[in-house]
Amino acid sequence: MLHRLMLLAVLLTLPLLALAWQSGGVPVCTDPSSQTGPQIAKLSDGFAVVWTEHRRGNYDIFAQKLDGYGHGLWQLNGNAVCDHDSSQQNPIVVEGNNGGAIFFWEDNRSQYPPWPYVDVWGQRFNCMGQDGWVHNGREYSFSGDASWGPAAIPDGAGGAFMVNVMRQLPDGSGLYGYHLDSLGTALWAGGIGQGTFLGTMAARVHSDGAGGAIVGWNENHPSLGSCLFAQRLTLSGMPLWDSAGVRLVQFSTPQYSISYAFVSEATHGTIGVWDDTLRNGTWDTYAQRISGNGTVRWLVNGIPVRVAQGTQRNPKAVTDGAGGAIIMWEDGASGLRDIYAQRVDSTGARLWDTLGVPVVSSTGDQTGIQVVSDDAGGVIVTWKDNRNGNNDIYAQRLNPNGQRLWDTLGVQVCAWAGEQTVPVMCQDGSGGAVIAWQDTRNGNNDIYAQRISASGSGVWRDSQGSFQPLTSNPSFSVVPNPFTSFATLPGHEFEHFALYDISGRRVGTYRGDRVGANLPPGMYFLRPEAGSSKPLRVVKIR
Ligand SMILES: [Ca+2]
Ligand SMILES: [Ca+2]
Ligand SMILES: [Ca+2]
Repeated sequence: MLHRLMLLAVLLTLPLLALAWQSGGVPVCTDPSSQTGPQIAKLSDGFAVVWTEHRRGNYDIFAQKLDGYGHGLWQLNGNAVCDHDSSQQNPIVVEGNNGGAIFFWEDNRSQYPPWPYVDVWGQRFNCMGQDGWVHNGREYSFSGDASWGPAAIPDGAGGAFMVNVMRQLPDGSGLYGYHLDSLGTALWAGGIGQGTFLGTMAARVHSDGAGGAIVGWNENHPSLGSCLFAQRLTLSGMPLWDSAGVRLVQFSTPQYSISYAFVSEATHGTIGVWDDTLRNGTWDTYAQRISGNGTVRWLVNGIPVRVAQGTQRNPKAVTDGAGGAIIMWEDGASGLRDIYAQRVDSTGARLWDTLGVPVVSSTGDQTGIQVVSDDAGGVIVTWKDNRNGNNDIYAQRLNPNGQRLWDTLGVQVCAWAGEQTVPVMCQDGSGGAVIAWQDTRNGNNDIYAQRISASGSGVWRDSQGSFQPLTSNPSFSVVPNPFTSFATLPGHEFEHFALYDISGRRVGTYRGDRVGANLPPGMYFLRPEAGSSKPLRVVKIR
């Protein structure tokens, strides 16, 4: 009992320590070359961050996997997803199976003349960051034509459903989809909503919550003009709605750079939100709902979420779990960019203040919104913020009533010197979120990350720069690794080592001749009982 009380006392002091510590997050990649455009995905046992990389003198794709503590599990500064001598850029990442990750990017190595276009390529890494498909990736393009702008969801079986935009002769473009298995082989590939259109842009895809996909695209159609479309598909490419797609909105003039987002739910279909211009003379935020069977549910061409002076732009949304959505946008009504939010129910009624509620209305510009559900009917939002004279990363959480749950001005995810930009975010599986961003604190573009708890605390500590990804101390080797029954540490058979699971829970202490005996399969950290407190190795039990 006394021990429990002491432990409780220690735990109670932790939040105070956390408040006193101004963490800048943990480094994901600090190579002196330039790292840009991060993307992030939650994996079964950690988080994958991918970015565009220039350390080898041309653009490549690198990635790192972080555990629940922010420790890098792969090589220091990341593993090469693709370092072919051609140019790779704009990567995305989705969860693979067994702690692995699947990546897609744009790659110009094929360069089909006469157009210097790119194609979409992909790769899977296993949990240890090793190539799962062909080294440097597989190409996903029909008949050797150009493709770009990949978006993807995991298929739940170790593969992915990916959509991209492909050039169509003579000078149009169409939306194409691929269901890839865990080896990257196409189980299905084909066109989606194919018509005779002038141009398809901006592919999106979400799970429909029932084993299929909801895809979205912006299309400049020869007779309909510029429209936003959505389609629900099985992963075998069978359309479940009107074969031409369902229109969310038909714009009165061609639109080439519409910012839009979707949420989706199994029983309620999808809600799309977009920048709408020319209807009222300025940019406004509109939304439309399509039911699960493909029926347009709200006003033709959508309902106004926020119509006001100035620009309302770049909306993002999450499902509210009840058939509605929480929608956020950059609001320029004050002259500067602030962030506002509104919740709409399944009928399209606005549930919060008619004008929307301010998420942050600090001085400076708040832009670059990213949102995830807090899985409690509310939302976590992160953004780029220049209130302090240079760009920083902030975050906030709203409850289902639109009330701010964290510091009124938002919590500082990273407010260090230099430019922190391009925040990206995923859920952390515990009601919080993991945020990664581009960071110039070291004088060149790097990638950093931070985990924010459900209560708004920065969880990961960089120990003022002493953070080290797992060391590769050559005096400790784990043989074999991965293993099935137990592993040994040659030369350290009689020392004691602790193993921690991926959530940081200590699961046992082992002698170096019998590490991990009787533990269930999974990823673990190995740490000496004496001496260095840093984790030494990831061990994998099969
Ligand atoms: Ca390259
Ligand atoms: Ca800064
Ligand atoms: Ca760098």
